[in-house]
Amino acid sequence: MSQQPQAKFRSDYQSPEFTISDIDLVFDLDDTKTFVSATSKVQQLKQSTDLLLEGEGMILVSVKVNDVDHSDYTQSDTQLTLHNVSGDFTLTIVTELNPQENTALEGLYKSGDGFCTQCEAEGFRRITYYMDRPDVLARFTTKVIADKEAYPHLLSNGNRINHGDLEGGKHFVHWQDPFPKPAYLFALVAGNFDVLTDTYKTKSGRDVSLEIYVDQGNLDRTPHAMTSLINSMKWDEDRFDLEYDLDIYMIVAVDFFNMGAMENKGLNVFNSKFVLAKQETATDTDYLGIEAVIGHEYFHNWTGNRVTCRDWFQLSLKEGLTVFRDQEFSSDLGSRSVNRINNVRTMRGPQFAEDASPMAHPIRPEKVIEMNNFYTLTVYEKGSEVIRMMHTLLGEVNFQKGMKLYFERHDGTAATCEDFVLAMENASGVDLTQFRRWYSQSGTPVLSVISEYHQDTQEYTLTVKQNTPATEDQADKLPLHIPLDIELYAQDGSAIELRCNNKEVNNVLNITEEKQTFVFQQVSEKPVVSLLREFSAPVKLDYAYTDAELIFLMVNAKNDFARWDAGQMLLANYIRANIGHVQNNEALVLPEAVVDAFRGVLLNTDLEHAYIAEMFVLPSHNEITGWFDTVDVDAIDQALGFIKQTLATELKDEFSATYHSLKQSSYSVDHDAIGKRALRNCALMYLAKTPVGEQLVKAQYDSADNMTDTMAAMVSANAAELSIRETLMNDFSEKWSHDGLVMDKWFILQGSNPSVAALSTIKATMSHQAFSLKNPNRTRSLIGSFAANNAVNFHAKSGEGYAFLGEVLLELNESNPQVASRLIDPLLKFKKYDHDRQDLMKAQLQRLADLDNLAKDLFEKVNKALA
Ligand code: B3K
Ligand code: ZN
Repeated sequence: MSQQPQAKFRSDYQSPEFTISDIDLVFDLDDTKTFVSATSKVQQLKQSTDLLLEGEGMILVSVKVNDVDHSDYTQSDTQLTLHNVSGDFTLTIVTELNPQENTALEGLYKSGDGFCTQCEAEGFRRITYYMDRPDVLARFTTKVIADKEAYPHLLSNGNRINHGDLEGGKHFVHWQDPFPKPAYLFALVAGNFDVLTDTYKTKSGRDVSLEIYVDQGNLDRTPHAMTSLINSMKWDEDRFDLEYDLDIYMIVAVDFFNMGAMENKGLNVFNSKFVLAKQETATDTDYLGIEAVIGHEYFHNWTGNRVTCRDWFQLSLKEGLTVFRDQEFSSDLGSRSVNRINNVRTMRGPQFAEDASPMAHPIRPEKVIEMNNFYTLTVYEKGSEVIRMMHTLLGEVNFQKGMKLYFERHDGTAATCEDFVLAMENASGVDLTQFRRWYSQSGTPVLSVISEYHQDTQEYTLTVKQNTPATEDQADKLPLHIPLDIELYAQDGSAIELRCNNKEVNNVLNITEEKQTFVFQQVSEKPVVSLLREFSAPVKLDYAYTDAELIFLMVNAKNDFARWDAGQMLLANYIRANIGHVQNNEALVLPEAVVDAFRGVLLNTDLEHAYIAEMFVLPSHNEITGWFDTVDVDAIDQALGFIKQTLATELKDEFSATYHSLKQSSYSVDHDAIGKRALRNCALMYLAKTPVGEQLVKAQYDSADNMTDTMAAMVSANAAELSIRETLMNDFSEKWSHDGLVMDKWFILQGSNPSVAALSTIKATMSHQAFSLKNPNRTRSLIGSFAANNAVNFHAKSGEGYAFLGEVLLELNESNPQVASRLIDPLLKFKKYDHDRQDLMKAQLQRLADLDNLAKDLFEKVNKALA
């Protein structure tokens, strides 16, 4: 590399030397020559008379200070420094951009025929030279000028204050956002859309216009997004007492987008994947995803926009909290247990894997080269778990008092994670001193628990040890404050009151030391303990449960999550044991008692359908990877395959009865209907592995009137490697090749194809008419699913899987480094594999490291991994 990218450190934070109170933007849009004029009111805050502005990848046309040309500046690739400026002044900068050539999809770019922007984290600096940092909050006005016929809709943040026609077939719309905001929340969209409109009356009685903009012809796929938005607005009023603050809320769906969606003030830009749904094109999972992401972006209006982050190291302040809020929203509207189960799977699979990788970092990182690399599972999902632990320790009432205080203190400002914790602490009186370590310490703690029962004294003792193994970023770890939610059960299934030191105690134990002992009194029989209920902390649990205890908990635990978790632990015991058997060439086993326990779940009519389906989802290959220091890819695959096949064979009659009894006569997306389809399709997944598989899967594919059932048939055919797979794949591709969003489902199946021939098919798929490496959704679907979810083929001993990913990364390094930087993650984890594979994986990283134009995104990860 010619110039090594530089890291920034959290500890180096300095408040700004200048600030900007107002900015007026004028955009004259053109595909290759867009002019942006930015007029800012600047105030000097400190001694310096050098104003540092960030800017990248554009042409500087002119600089004026107080309307006079200002040539006293120095310019680099990434900065513009104006010299000899002081006091209050007006700064006018004109820049020229080329949106057409912007394939990185950051700043102003073209998505299809329209223009759109993405400014978080540091994209505004690709639009104009600016103080592009979240602690500079300005009032924005934006005038957008463009050809009227091609771009009838011109959108930006806030309220529409003026519009009109201009000469040459152009027109303009002028927008004003009354709320001061950092530049990362700026947005502009121009295009020719169809619009779904509605209104929402807030609880204080204000009318808000709701507008959803989509590509022409897609209006019939927007109602679910609108319902989700209205539900979000209502839920935030009911649960958090938070009301929307502008007169208009707009959502635009675009096809080219690097992530899920973006919470720009009043003008959310969404990946079309998280807006568009109708029964023929979207699965139930898509519907639920749309609800969650619409909620998430809406909830940012308070947690993110009204109170923003002081610096990017504080990202979890808005993201962890907003994920917590969207999880609660989905849980209040749907099934709490199913939501919790899925969130915990994300923690135990990909988040724990991130902690164990070279990218390990605390939820509040200390050191960053490329901020876009820190929109991680750790910052988001573990960040949400940290908020959830505070919620557990404080209770809902105190937690809400904390939220109120947080807004009283910080509304309209840029705050820190410490500000949030302090508000929670002050409002509740709960001491969070030690708890704060969750913000600075990375890694996954292990809780090791030992129990003893003394019949003579009727005492039950739990000894709890905590240990956080060193991570690649941090060698020394301190004890954390860990809430451990437990319950004790008597043999008849009743819960035993928890008494310590002669008084009743709460179910949540406070683990604060390396080793602690809890003595429970008046325990008249040897109990079964349920540990870490609700996954009360993001830790690994180590406790020597017997099969009998786990089967007991699967039936008797009062808590849905605990019953599911007992089932997972039981499966985990046999996955581990069978991995050992594969390695020692021994026969694989799954005892009758285990199969019977699962039979009991399937036949239990008191349980929610969706919940039963979750019980039958085995820990993923990725989650299992985290149980071992060195991973045996093929042994994991065989052990998982054996357990699935045994359950399928042993329970085929029950699965068959379930499958046939849950057929629905018409389609709807309410939670009950979704649950029925989930369980029926879970049964199909297992039945696909039995002799009736081919015929059932084909019949379902042929008769399905909705995408959920179509995809269930295809996923089953794919996983069971049925001979009908190719026929279904061809039929689907013929039907849908005009629709990229639908084809993504097909690309995922190609990417995750377990067949030994998968890689050559994937390579051929790259020339499919619906595929393009320029589109992040397509790329993630095909290449991402191969690298992250096709362990056996990606880790093929020949190294061809690694080499293929290497090739793709070389190309994306130039066109879209942000997408490349997501796809590279499986390669970073080479230390988990045998030496031959390690060498092959490292060779691909080295190939990237040797480039002289390696993007900072990849530079940061490759260098950490090879260090
Ligand atoms: N805040 C955005 C993510 C921005 C990612 C920048 N690379 C979406 C969200 O979390 O809601
Ligand atoms: Zn977010």
